[in-house]
Amino acid sequence: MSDSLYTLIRSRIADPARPFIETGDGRNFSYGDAFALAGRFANALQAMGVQPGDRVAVQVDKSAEALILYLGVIAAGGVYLPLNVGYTLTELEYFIGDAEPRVVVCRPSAVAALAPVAGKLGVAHCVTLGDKGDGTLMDKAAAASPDFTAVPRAASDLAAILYTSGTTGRSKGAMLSHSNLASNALTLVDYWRFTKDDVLLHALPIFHTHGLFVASNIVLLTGAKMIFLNRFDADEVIRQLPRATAMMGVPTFYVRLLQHAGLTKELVKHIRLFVSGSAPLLADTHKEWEARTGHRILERYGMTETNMNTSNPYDAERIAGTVGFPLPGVSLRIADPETGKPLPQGEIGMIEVKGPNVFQGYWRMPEKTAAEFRADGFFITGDLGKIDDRGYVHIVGRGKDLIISGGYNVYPKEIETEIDALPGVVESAVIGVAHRDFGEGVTAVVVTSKGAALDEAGVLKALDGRLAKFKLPKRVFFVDDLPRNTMGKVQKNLLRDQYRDLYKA
Ligand code: MLC
Ligand code: AMP
Repeated sequence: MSDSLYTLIRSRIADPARPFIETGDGRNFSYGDAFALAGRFANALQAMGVQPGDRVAVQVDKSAEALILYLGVIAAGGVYLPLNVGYTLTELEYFIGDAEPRVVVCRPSAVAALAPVAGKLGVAHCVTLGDKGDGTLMDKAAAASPDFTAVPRAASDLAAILYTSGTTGRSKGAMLSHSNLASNALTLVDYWRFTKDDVLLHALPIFHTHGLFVASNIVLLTGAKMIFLNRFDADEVIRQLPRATAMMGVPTFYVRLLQHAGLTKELVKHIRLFVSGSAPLLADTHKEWEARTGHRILERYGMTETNMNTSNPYDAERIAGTVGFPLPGVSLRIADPETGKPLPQGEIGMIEVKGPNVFQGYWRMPEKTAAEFRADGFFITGDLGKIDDRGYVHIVGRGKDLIISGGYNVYPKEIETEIDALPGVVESAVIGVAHRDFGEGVTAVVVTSKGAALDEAGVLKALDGRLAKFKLPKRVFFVDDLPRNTMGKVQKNLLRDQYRDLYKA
């Protein structure tokens, strides 16, 4: 018996003629089309030497073919390693060096710069995939057979590695197994009542848990259809919403749609479910959305390392400002952050989780993996929360120094390290400040040496090309000293207070 996620997906699609993806520009893929192309990709990857367990790193624009490539990789027994298209060459060099993929797939426009770097790092093949189904990988796929029998996999074999940045500034590869992904998606299918009659409006990127696993795996395991947009564009989403039954988004989607005059009850009358996650949804947004559309957004909570942990209920009350209940099969407790001792109900502490959803550890970082698990197997999320008397989980803060901007995680340490390396900089503190659009805006506070001729534009220019755009500070301020407590630790809370109204207008 194989526990391959791909085999499971295939076993659940009774009628391959059913529609799977309709792209924003009107191209259609049935399930049969997708399986045939996945088979071609799998054969092409094998021909390039991909063996079970080999990583295939992919940094490409969103397209139906890109999603089907994920299927092809896991069918071949490979480990899918998606990378944010915003990552710069400097960032990619780290990921490729760390993961040692056999194959790198990139945009046609990126290959000239990336291929030599990948080659130097020992990558056997650097091939391309464009957003119109073009590129050298597509040429190889076209020449390959569509017939492919999925390579058998055990439940704990890896299906994907997703890099997630860390407090130390060094990204860690979260290893996700076939059964991590399958079990969580099957749970969500039931919990959120997905069926083959659903049409999911998909405007998320597909290099993160939300767009790749939560949204796409649910569809793949029910035989539903997706309207697959290349990116989030409020006008386009408003145009497509009447044809959909469900949408998943980060809070910024909902904030932006609320600013659109076209959002009315009539527009969304066929929708049965709006899901929000990846960052806190303000209770005000939740309420405004209900007043405007008649729908209560269902907020859920997850992480790259754990897939989805909690969800507001489908039928019972969805409470704004909470992330609902632990999903079936997921154990969740609130513990003392220092000792790990479980705290009484109602108290605030570290959220810890255990279950089939929890990852297999960080790629080649056994010490980091060990440090983030308790002895009894609970994973320490780094999120602070409490459970109220009705059992709803509330996230009240973060024990980790993390900024979430438009659903993307930014670890201050990574940005501070880059800024501190600039000539004339003594030190810096990077903080998240409430932002009307992105939830939090990355903000840098910098101390320079006397006479240093560095200004805001100079800092931003120096960082551009070294860090992905979404990580760049929206503003940079200069101060004489950073506030410190008696232990010498920078008091970021004071800085956050000081700049609190910066992005509110
Ligand atoms: C783009 N920019 C961002 C940004 N996205 N800056 C900060 N934060 C972001 N998230 C930059 C652009 O590079 C651009 O810079 C400027 O901001 C304006 O861009 P835009 O056109 O407004 O951005 P847009 O393309 O519309 O993207 C915004 C967005 C997108 C919110 C739609 O970021 C997005 O799709 N986010 C979803 C992230 C996601 O899927 N997260 C899930 C992680 S999984 P310039 O300089 O060029 O003007 C996870 C687990 C879980 O967390 O629980 O789900
Ligand atoms: P990532 O590492 O990108 O997967 O981000 C995971 C983090 O996003 C979690 O640890 C939380 O801090 C945050 N997160 C995800 N969903 C929610 C939510 N609904 N509310 C608040 N924070 C969330």
